[in-house]
This record gives sequence, structure tokens and C-alpha cells, in this order.
Amino acid sequence: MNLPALNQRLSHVLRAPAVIAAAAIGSLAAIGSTASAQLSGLTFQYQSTYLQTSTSPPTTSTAHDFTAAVSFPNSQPPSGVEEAWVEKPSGTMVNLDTTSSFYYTPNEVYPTREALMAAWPTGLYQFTIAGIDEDDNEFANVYTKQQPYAAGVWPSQVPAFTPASYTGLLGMNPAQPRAVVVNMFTVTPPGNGQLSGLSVNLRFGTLLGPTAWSSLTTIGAPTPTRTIPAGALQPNTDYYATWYFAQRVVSPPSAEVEYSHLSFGNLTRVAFRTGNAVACPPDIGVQGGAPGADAQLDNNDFIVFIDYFFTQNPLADRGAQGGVPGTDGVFDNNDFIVFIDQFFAGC
Ligand SMILES: [Ca+2]
Ligand SMILES: [Ca+2]
Repeated sequence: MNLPALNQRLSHVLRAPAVIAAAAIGSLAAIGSTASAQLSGLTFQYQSTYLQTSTSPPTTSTAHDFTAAVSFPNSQPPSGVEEAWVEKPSGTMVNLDTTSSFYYTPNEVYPTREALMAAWPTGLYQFTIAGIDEDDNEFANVYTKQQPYAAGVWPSQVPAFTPASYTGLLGMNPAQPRAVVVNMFTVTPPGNGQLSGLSVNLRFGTLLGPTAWSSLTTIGAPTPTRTIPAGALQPNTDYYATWYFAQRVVSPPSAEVEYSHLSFGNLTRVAFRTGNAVACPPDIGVQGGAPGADAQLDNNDFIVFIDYFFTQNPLADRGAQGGVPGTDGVFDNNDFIVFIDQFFAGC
């Protein structure tokens, strides 16, 4: 699947990153499948969106949406498929949109969680994939999925960016890594497919754009921290940072559907704009004395500088005669003087 292209096509929908995550998981589950009539994935995703506009945790969700997605082994819909739709428990039919590799319900945003659950309620859903096959025979493949949760299985927590993380995103320097921390997501019940993590998307006004960087993981050992790497974002550009807490109820694989889940998620978004990209010359070391930038100036940076110096790495050649900044091809005490000056000047 061409994820950038897919991302582009989905950029108009508010739930794009999670749709992609669901599709990617569907594709992964399809590995090893050979039967052409099978689905690689059939997923339901309910989401409540919160906006955090200050250092205080958000309290009220402002948008609520639903996505059902149908995906196929090798991201290949059946040959000759012409249309796909879902029949709700009420009998209402909804045509599915497609990215040419999978089908999904069109985006509709509901004002409350109750309105969302009323529009996509508990009951039996029937999906139909219909068309004309290579032998000119009409086909209509039907798949069903039960939604047994009238009120949903929502996480009890809502993601909240810590005050320092919220403030730190505003005007952040994209040439430096930026750690983002939220409150903890308690995994209940254990063993289900919980998802947590951060996605950073381009933002056009209040519209979500393509993903710039993301780190979403099924929770094994939950961690409330993600670090946006140096250079992942552009300077002076608008973004949304979105943190997901989602509870997944995963169904066992069947002969027809490799992977199926119902997901209920709370996500919290922060709108921010990056500042200028300002490199930090002395930030060359990270935890453990390994090379890298971590926006911390400490002994790790010294260790890496000394390693670079003794291996005559050009990154250590930063001083010239008289202890002035510059590159002179000579590794001597002038390089130490300039590094120490840069270190204590800070960034
Ligand atoms: Ca460092
Ligand atoms: Ca030098």
C-alpha cells in the first residue's frame, strides 16, 4: 500500500491517522492468507476528540466519529468490484468510500458520544462487496459483524498533555528533539489490544493534514512519553499533535476474516506552530554516551565530543588557532576550547 498517497486521499477526514493504523494492522494480519474471497480486516472504530487549548487537561469532547473499514489480502479488492455498502442494524444502507485498496464508511462527525452511538448502534452489521468477476458473473460477497456494546467500551482516561509538554510544543525548535509527555493510560482489561501514542499531522487552519511523524503502539509496557526527533517537522509550520488512548476488543480470526476488532478511543489534539530551526552545535550526545541530539546538554555530549576528537571525526574540528570557532583540519586544544564555549553558552 502506498501510504503517502493513501494519507493524502484521507487528509480531509479527521480520523485519517487511525484509519491508516487500522488498515496497516489489517494488512499485517493478511500475511499468509491466500483465499481470494477472504477479508484481511474488518474493523470498527469509534472516536471522541478533545482539544487541549491550555496547560489544563481538556474536559469535554468536541467531535465524535465512526469508521468501519474493510480491507483485503495484499490490499487487493476482488477483481471487478464495483460497489460496496454496509447495512446497519436498522436496515439503513450506507455506501462505502474507497482508496482503491480498502473500503471505509464516509466521514460524519457527531456532536456528542450519545449521538455517535445512536448513529452506529449495537446490533448486526452486514457488509456487501459487489461487482462482476472475470467470467462475467455478478458477485456479492457478504460479511457480517456484531457490535455488542450499546454504550461502547471507552477508555476511562482522556489523554492530557502535561503543562510542560503543552507549552514546549508551542513555537518548538524543529532542529531539536522534543519530548512529549501525557498522563498515563491504564490498561483495562489487560490483554486486549490497547493502542496509545502520538501522531503529528500538518494542520490547515482547523483541518487535519497528512501525517508528518507518528509513534503509535499497542500497549505492552505502557509509556507516557514520545520524542519527536530532530528534523521530523518543518520550521514555522502549523501542526496538530494528537495523542490516542484506544481500547480494542479483538475478535478471533475466522475463515472469512483474518483480523477484526472494535475500537473505542479518546484522542486529544493540540494545535501548534513550530518556530525557527535552530541547531545546537554542542548537543551531539544522548543517554549512554551515544551520538545524537536530545536537547539536553550533559556529560553525554562531552563523551561523544572526546570520541569524535580521538577518532579525528570532522564534527570535533570546531576550533582554530587562538581558540576561535572554525575548522582548520587540526585536532588540538582549540577544538576543546570552542566546544566548551558552545556547551556553556547553551541552546
Ligand atoms: Ca545532548
Ligand atoms: Ca581544529
